[in-house]
Amino acid sequence: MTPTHARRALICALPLALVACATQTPPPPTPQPETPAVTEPAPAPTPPPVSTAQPIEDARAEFVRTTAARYDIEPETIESVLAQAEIRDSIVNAMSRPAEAKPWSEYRPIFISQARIDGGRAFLAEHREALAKAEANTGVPAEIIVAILGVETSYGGNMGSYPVVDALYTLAFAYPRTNEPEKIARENQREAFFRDELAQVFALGKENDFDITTLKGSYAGAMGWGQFMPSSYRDYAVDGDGDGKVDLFDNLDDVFASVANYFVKKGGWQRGGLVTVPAVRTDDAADFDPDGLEPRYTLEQLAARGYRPAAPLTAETGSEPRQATLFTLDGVNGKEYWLGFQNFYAITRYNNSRHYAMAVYELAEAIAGREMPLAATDDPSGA
Ligand SMILES: [Ca+2]
Repeated sequence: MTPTHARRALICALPLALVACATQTPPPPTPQPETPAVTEPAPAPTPPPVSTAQPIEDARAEFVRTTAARYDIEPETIESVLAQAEIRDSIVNAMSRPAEAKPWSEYRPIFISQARIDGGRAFLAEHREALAKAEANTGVPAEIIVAILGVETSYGGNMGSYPVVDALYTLAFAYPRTNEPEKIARENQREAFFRDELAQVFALGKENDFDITTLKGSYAGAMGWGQFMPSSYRDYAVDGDGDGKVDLFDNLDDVFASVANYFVKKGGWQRGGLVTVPAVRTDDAADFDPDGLEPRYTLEQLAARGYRPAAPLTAETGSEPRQATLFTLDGVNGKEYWLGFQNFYAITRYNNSRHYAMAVYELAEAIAGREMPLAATDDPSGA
């Protein structure tokens, strides 16, 4: 197998890093007011914006100390890598752009295109044997693995061109700030997340004997065919071909095994289980908008609220017991109702977005040559 490894300058539309930020759409940062020129009259005093961010030098020194201790790495080694790292405006700007806020009717065509379906079928045919092995070991269907690679990197065609250390360094120490008080906690949390990922890329380098200064990835630091963040690489990537290395950049056996392992270990993927089916809402049902996508309701509980599978579930459509949750999509014909099962939830562990999970599932079904069932909608014409 000779996969192409064109690492183009395009940014992946949906890196794995969006696991934690898919629903976050911070506006561009507002510039801090400059100190007024001395000839200007002093402006009316306004309270300074509350900032919990440390000066970068202090934060960096603390980072070096804690990372060195945590992973038993010489502080000088960490310092020398960070000394070469750059804070890049292009990364700050990419993170500041509105993310996955599009309605389903606009999001879907980005990923469910004939070109991407054809690409997935060709990829599946080319790597059928290796994919079948990963599927047999884990129960994660080959077409789901392929669809993930299709959505994340267009089947390896676009794995990101940013130096991973620069991406993580930028977001760890210059995470875009809106200066909006209600967003400070979230921005602090995001910055802490990337600071941890930066620490973990040092650990990843030590454990795998990588020169981390040469690693390339998305603007958020996600790497390889499946766009794994450093923490996911360390926790879920596995050696698929038994050569003693875990290589998510150039070894497809490792990539397939790792994506499938992530689904099982992180997502709780159930072999043969359902992903999602269309639901119908009875006329007298009240609105129901559960928090999150965990399948925590029995079908009886959902039916009691007025939401049932549009078609009866059969023995072929997954084993008992079945738990699900309800979610909606803004489809081209109106609001659609769907039941999400454990395996739908599992896809959202890769990227916490119902749109992402639906796109992966629909692409997988298309690659496998199956038709998606039509969703019932709120459209009064009954379409
Ligand atoms: Ca390997």
